[in-house]
Amino acid sequence: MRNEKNIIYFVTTNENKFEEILKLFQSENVNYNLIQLNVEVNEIQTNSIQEVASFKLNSIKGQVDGSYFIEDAGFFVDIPLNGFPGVYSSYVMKTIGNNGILRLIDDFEKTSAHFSSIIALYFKPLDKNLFFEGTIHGKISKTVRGERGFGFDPIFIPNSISNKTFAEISTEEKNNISHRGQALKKLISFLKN
Ligand code: ITT
Repeated sequence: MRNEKNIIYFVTTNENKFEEILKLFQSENVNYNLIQLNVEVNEIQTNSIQEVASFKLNSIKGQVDGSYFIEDAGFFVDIPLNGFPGVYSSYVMKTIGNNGILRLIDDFEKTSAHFSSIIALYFKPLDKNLFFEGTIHGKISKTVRGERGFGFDPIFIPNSISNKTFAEISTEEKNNISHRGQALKKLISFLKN
């Protein structure tokens, strides 16, 4: 039918990620309806989120009729934890959480951290897998601060916003600069062209 929007599926169990992505999708007037889908996904443990994303995407093949994407994110404390928790972010959030991270780095004055995001898309019209990435650098807050966002947001201060954690800014502000926002803008620009 003319003017009917295409459908694209976002396979995720994480409501917060879906909300962030939906907001940006809507504000960018993409000609696709975004639908959250929760299907059986296999994960592997490697030290690259790119590999995790690629494996995850392939494990969905045959379960979804149409184009779909997944997003894999990681939180890396570069100084002083040499990138930990990285691919273990989900597990570390569930076990020691933000307070646990703060205790691990308690003795260190200087910190540096980043979030990375990979969106892995299966694009049906081309029968192809495509990848879009984003990274944001910052540091770790001394205390847990802010009520917004999710996961490690209350302890991450992006370099581009002085002294506010991701949990102290709006979703729009986070989307403007975040790892996920950057990856998503690349996906959106692909879908628009
Ligand atoms: P999926 O079903 O989409 O895989 P997930 O929660 O397992 O959802 P990820 O593997 O991508 O998501 O992310 C691992 C963890 O990293 C996640 O559970 C959060 O604790 C944290 N994380 C990811 N993105 C974040 C963000 O933007 N802000 C704060 N923490 C984030």
